[in-house]
Parts: sequence; C-alpha cells; structure tokens
Amino acid sequence: MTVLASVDAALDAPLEHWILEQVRAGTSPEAVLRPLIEQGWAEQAAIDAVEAAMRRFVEQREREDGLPPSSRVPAPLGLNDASILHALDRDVRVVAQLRHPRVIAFSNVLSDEECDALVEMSRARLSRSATVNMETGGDEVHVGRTSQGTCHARGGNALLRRIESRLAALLDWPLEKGEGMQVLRYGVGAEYKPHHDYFDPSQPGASVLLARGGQRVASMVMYLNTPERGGATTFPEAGFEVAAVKGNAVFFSYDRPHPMTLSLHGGAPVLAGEKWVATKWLREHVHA
Ligand code: PD2
Ligand code: ZN
Repeated sequence: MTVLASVDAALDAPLEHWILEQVRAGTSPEAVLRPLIEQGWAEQAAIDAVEAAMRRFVEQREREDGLPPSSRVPAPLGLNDASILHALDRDVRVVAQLRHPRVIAFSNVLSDEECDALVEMSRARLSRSATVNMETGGDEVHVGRTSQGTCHARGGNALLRRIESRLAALLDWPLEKGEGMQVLRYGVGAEYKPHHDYFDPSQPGASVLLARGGQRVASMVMYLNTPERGGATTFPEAGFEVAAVKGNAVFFSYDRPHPMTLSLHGGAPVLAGEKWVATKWLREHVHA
C-alpha cells in the first residue's frame, strides 16, 4: 500500500464532500480520519487535509455571505498562557484577556519616565483630534472625538524607537508594520465615541488608506497617566472596560474589517482630571 505522507496530498472531490458532510453531522474527528488512514494516508497528512477542506468550506461560506477575507493578526499569547512576557528590555505583565473580541490588558508596558516623556514631547503639538473621513481617506474633526492629539513619525527619536521596538517584540509584529504613534489628551468631559479602528473597505476613501500598508489589524492603546475618574477604554458589545492606569495598555485585534469581530470600542468620558494615551495601530503590511 502506498503511504501518502506529504502534507500537500489533496482530497478528491467526492472524498472532500463526504468529509464535510461528516463534519456537519457532528461525526467524531477519529471517524472522519479513519477512511483516509485506511486508504493509506499518513495520520498527520490526513489531519492536515481534513483541516484544509474545512478551511476551504468556511472561506467559501464567508465569501457567499459577503464577508471580507480574514487576515493574520498579531497574537502575542494564548489564553491561560504566560503571565509575564519579556519584551526586549522590559517584563510586561498580562492582566486580563478576552477571546471574543480579542482583547489583552497589560501592565508595566511603559515606565513612568517614558509616559511623562511622551506627554511632554506631545503637549506643545496638540490640536483637536481628527477622525478618518472614509469618503475621501483624509482627516476631519468629528463631534464623536473631543480629545486633542498629535502623531509622531515612526522612529522619530530614541524614545519612540525604544518603545516601538519593545512593542514589536511584545506583540511579535514587525515595527515596520506599525503606524506612527498617536498621542491624545482628553480633558474633563472629552471622550472618543465607540468606533472601529479598521477602515471600512466599502467606503470610497478606503483605497487611499489601504494602499499604504493594507488594513489595520490591531490596536495598542497605552495609558500615559491615571485620570482621577473616568476615561476607561470600553468594548460595549462585550460589556467590558479597561481602566486607564499609567504604564498599562490594552491590545485588541480584528482579523477582518467587520463588526463580527466585536472590536467596537470607545474612550469613555473623563469625569475628573485628564487622560493621556498613546495609540499604536498595526497594519497587515509595511506602512511606509
Ligand atoms: O483613549 C482611548 O481609550 C481610546 C479609545 C478608543 C483610544 C482609541 N480608541 C484610539 O486611539 O483608537
Ligand atoms: Zn479606537
């Protein structure tokens, strides 16, 4: 009997059809694999072939449902994984995680001195924050975003380079696939109403934005101070919020530009004091 050990081994159409029928009927994985193994497939090759068939089936259904294709996203760790991640020059702590939406809260991402330095280099450059106009791909002032902000070019100084390199190590995502760092200040009453960070591909302005590095696939919001009250980052569809604490950060990813990711999030109003954050958006490709 010939043993097909290659992971490239392909299923013929009737066998693929049979496998998908079995999977849909809830047949156990062992029972689905058995006929392949009886035909002489090596076990791992059979597992790979069945998984590939299921992936093709899911992708076809998603296309039929009009969903945009999914992308690879930064995945720094799994659930119930390490509690501390050594990120280049710093031990970052994992505080909490959510599977869907995919959210990770970290502490000890930035030192107090780094937070203060980011605030000081941004203070004089602040202007009323804009949002992306998806009709044109340009920026515009929006009532839902009442913060002030500024954007620092990637690698613009030694501090930015150090933090960007640390984030690249922490998130296992090349720093070239990141946008420049945005720093925001919220005064009392200022907020960022719930929104998605990805670009809506159906909007006319999307092509301009996507041409430069592809989709956004994840966001890292780092807290540069601790507001007296308010200013949490909220995920309203998950009923979840991350408190703004100096040096901590919230990471969230979205594997396709679609609300099904539940990545809708906002910056709740600051109730007392002020709030400073630095946001790093991660792209599919190199962002030049
Ligand atoms: O400041 C925040 O908590 C926040 C909330 C939602 C920041 C952003 N989005 C962002 O920068 O995209
Ligand atoms: Zn956002």
